[in-house]
Amino acid sequence: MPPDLQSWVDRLRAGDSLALARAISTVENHAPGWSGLLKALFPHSGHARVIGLTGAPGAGKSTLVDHLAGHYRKENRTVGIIAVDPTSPYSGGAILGDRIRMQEHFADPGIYIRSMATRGSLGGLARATADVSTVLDASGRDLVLIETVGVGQDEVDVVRLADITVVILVPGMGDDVQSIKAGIMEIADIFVINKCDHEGAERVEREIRALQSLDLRHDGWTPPIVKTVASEGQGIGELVAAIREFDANLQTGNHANKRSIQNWEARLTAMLRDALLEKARQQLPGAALTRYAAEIAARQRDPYTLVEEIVGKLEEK
Ligand SMILES: Nc1nc2c(ncn2[C@@H]2O[C@H](COP(=O)(O)OP(=O)(O)OP(=O)(O)O)[C@@H](O)[C@H]2O)c(=O)[nH]1
Ligand SMILES: [Mg+2]
Repeated sequence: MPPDLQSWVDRLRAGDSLALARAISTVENHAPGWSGLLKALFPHSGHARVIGLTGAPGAGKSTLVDHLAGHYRKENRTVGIIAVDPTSPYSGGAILGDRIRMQEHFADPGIYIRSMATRGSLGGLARATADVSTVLDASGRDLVLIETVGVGQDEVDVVRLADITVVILVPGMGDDVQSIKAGIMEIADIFVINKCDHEGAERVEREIRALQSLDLRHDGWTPPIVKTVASEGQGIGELVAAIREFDANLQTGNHANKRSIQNWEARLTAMLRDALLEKARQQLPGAALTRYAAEIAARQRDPYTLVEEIVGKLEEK
C-alpha cells in the first residue's frame, strides 16, 4: 500500500474526523483513489451495527435518529449518521433542519453526521450509501444509522444493506399502510408508529397486524410495533429494546450470517452491473447510445443484435 494511503487509513482509524470526512467525500464522488481506499478499509469493516430507518417525508425519522444517537452515546458507543436525502423537493430544507437539530451533537466527536444527496451520480444512491457506511464502519463507529425517505426502489435498496431495518409510519396524513409499498413492509424488522400524540395510531397498528397475518417473512421473526412520540422523546427506550432484541435474535440460528450473505449477493450484483455498464460506456464513442437509440427507433437496427455486439466486445478485452 502506498505510504500516504496507509497514513490516511491509520489516521481515519485513530478517529481523525478530517481524514474520515475526506474519505467519505472521495468514496461518495468516486474521486481518484476511491477504490484503493475502499480496498484498504474493507478488511477493517464488519464490526458496526448498521441500522436503517425509513419512512414517509416528515414522519419523524431525523427526530428518532437524534434520540437514538443520544441514547447510544450515553452507553458510550460511537455513532455515525448518514442522512440520505435524494428527493429534491424536501432536500434543502430537510438537510438544513437536520443540521440545526443535530447541532448539539456537533461538539461530540463520538457522533459523525453526513448528509448525502447523490442521486444521478455514478452507480446510484444505494451504492454510494453502502460505501460510505463501509467507511464509517472501518473508522470504528459502533453504530451506523442511515435515514432515508421510503419512497422508491433506490430507498428500498438503501435500507436493504442495513443489519436492522426500522420502518416508521404515522397516523393520518393519508399515509395508510396500504399505500406503503409491499417492498418496504417486507423489509421491516421493527415498525415504529410515530406521532402517537395524533389520532389514529390504533388504526395504523391494526393495518400492520393485518398485513403481518399474511406472513411475509421467512425467518420466523414477527416485527414488533413500537409507538413513539419522538418530539417528546417518548418510546425511545422501547425502540432501543426492540432493536436489541432483534439483534439478539439475529445472532442466534445463523440468521445474521444468512442475511449478510443475502445482502452481499445483492450488493455484488449491483456493483458488477455498474462496473460492466461503465466499461461498456467507455468503449462506446461519445453519444453513441443516443445515436443507436435513434436508429433503433427508426427500425434501422435491432437492439438485440446491438447488445450482443457490445457485450461481445467487452468479452474480447
Ligand atoms: N406531533 C408530533 N410531531 C413530531 C413527532 N416527531 C417528530 N415530529 C415533528 O415532525 C416534524 C418532522 O420531523 P423530522 O424528524 O424532521 O421528520 P423526517 O422524517 O426526518 O423528515 P424528512 O427528513 O424531511 O423526511 C418536525 O417538526 C418534528 O418536530 C411526534 O411524535 N409528534
Ligand atoms: Mg429527516
